[in-house]
Amino acid sequence: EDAEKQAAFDARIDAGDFIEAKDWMPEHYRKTLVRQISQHAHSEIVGMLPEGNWITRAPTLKRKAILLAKVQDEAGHGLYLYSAAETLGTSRDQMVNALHTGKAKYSSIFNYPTLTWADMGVIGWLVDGAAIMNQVPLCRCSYAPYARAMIRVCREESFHQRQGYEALLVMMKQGTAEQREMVQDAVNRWWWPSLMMFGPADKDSPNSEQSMRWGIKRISNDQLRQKFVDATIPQAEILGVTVPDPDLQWNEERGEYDFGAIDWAEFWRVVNGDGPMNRERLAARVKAWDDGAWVRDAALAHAKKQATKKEA
Ligand code: FAQ
Repeated sequence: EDAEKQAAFDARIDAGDFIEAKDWMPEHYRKTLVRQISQHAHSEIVGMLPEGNWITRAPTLKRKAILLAKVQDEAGHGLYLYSAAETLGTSRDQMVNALHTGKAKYSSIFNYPTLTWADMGVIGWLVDGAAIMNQVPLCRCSYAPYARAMIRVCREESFHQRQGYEALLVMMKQGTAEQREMVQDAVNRWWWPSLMMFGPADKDSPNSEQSMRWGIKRISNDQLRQKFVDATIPQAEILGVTVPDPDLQWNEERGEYDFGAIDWAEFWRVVNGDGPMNRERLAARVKAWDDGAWVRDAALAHAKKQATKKEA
């Protein structure tokens, strides 16, 4: 019977159909989605920390309002994605526990420190830019609840990218020499970590082949990274900044940029918990969870009281 269900599932995937929460699906497909969606949710939640760090220090009321809205959007994306993962039969408690015990990953990018105000612009431009490149194809992911979530998330991400680029444009075109240097320094620090967001090279990506076959991933890690470089370099030229890669060069024949080798040892070090901010990020999340225990307890007590009132 399972073989029959499996064959029907495969046929739907091959036909480009979307799978809904109540449809039959192979266990491995379910597990892969829980892994990816929950890690995506964790990334949004941990991703609030580097920028949250600058809300009180934004240079103007306008910048503060924008940054506050952006960080709130990230919270929304995280909660929305946890809900999408819950449709697959996992619980919020299980997912949060996996993050807090170091069993679940979150994006390597959020383990770097935000040293200056220019980092806020560069995160919007490069980090949200990379996130959009990766997430637009996920709007066509074969698992429909995730695909639907991605459509809304991508709309907000494009506002995030634009606000970052605009903040940098102001610093580069109207700012002082010191501000321009600050932007260049931030680009130097965030460029390579942004390229790492797309994950290991295709040949070293254990999950890619199966996820591509299932239509979870539609474009490979390396292809997305290339598209990101090609889209971003012209923007850097308009800004008037350079990227810290001596091997970057337009390849006329391929119609794409060639770029230098990524430091994969650094990538795996950060992914495996030993980046500049890993311990601090995780500790901040665990503390927030512990500090919020009374709210969860109070909400539960209230719900119980309401339930007994109805019975009476
Ligand atoms: N960091 O076999 P693959 C955002 C792990 S954007 C850490 O290629 P897969 C918005 C990977 O999980 C950032 N770990 O894996 C925002 C796997 O380990 P596992 C979040 C990484 O899943 C902006 C192992 O390496 N976006 O939050 C990374 O097929 C600004 C082998 O890799 C998403 O999560 C990495 N960079 O492809 C918020 C998008 N790369 O799980 C605030 C959805 C790989 O087997 C401010 N996710 N690993 O233990 C995806 O598209 C995919 O999961 C990939 C990885 C492409 C990230």
